[in-house]
Amino acid sequence: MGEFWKIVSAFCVCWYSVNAAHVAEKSGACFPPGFAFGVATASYQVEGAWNVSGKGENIWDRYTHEHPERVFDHQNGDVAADSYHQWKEDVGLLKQLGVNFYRFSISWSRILPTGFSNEINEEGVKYYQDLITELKRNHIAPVVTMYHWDLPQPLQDLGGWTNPMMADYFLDYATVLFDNFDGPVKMWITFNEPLSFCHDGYGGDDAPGGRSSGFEAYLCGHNVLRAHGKVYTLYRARKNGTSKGLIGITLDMSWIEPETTSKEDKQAAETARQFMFGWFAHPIFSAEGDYPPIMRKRIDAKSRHQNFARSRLPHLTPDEIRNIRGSFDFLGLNHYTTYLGSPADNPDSGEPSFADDMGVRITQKPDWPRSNSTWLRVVPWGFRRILNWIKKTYNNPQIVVTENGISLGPGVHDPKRVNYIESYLRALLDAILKDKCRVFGYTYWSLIDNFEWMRGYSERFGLYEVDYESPNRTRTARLSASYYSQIANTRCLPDNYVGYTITD
Ligand code: PNW
Repeated sequence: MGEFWKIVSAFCVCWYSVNAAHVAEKSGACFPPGFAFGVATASYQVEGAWNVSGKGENIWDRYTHEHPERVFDHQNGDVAADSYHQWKEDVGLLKQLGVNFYRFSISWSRILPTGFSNEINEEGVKYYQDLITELKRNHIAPVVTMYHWDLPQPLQDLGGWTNPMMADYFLDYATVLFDNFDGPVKMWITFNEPLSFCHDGYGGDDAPGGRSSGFEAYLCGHNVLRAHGKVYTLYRARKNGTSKGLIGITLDMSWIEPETTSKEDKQAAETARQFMFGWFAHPIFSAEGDYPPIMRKRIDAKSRHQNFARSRLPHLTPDEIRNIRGSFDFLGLNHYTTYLGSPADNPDSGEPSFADDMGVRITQKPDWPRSNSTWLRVVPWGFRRILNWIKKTYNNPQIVVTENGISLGPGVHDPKRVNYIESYLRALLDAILKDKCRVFGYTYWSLIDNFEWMRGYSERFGLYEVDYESPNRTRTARLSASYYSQIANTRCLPDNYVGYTITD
């Protein structure tokens, strides 16, 4: 376990050894020595400064400006939590929490205003350099997401992720990132949640506002996989084959529980897991590589049935399959909630779509405790199940939980959040200690309240509350911040914290 983070925190072995010593003294619900705790944010959701210091326009700038009516209360990320100016304050919060790492994303159009690498915005580079230096000075490891949904608009004008050339443009961008930050940054995440941004961006409500989950979403996924494989290969080549840092991808996955114990429901739940997670995980993490067989089978059959001359799910070439297979040092997992799966009511209805191809009805139990997000219900046991399913399906890969959290309303007294964190961490501990899942770190989403995409600022995930009325977006610690800080500092779950039970 220790080896994993030794690489990432090579510049600072201090937290690693101190905490390992601490754990040895404690008993009870404790994480293994070397297990790391962090928090996360993403550029568009916190930075603001959308058009200053040379930053170019990205798809979320364009989308929220052109379609304000689609976003909660016409809100946008123009200012957000103003982290572009408040970054020192943010590092102060991280210090206060005592976390081992900070996962943040780099805004592509802040580094490359047009998306292309012919023009580098030095002010943008300096912003992240300063942030990284300050993190290091405080012994906090930077974990960098290269792409958290904010594609430069000029690249979207060329078709965005549906354009095969995007894989090469992403490779060029990654080259600039490695040239500037490789060294101090020892842990890279190529993409955050391709399922979300391909499905919801090209087939749903998110930017850029595509409406064809049965075509564009698959093209997006295809090019993202190709891009990921290329960047992994580049990183390894740059390192001359010696692994000095770690690189992986972050996939989002809810647990899908069969609605009943029937064979049909079990099969439907597994199909949903393969469509939602296997779409990206099978090509990268399985021994065979390529898309999951069930996805290939269902989409090919549907496409034939719909009279298309070829499948709507494109084919990876043998070279691409080889290049993508095994392209990871770790799996980043974003997990929040659980769903129930059963066969869809009316298969073969309507337009080609991801949902129609999958053919699974996804629901949640009304009595599962709710958050402030319609999709997020509190089901901690699902966390342990998804970790075990990944272990079994993909040969027990090394995992870092790169996001987990809950949205609530405003206010700093947030016992529901404390309870969420506690219950999910208990499930995680069981997965690690009892089931031997290889999980090395946990990241709470999010450090601070931020722009929650189409839900604007109405859903708050932060350990720190952000006052959007104040000019410098004052941050105030919530109860959950002190709770999480206690865990990060002791590596153990406190015996008696608030003992609050979640009710609706
Ligand atoms: C993540 N789901 O998205 C994103 O990475 C963050 O940017 C976002 O703020 C956070 O979760 C909270 O929403 C998800 O439906 C969106 O299961 C939806 C789901 C999971 C993650």
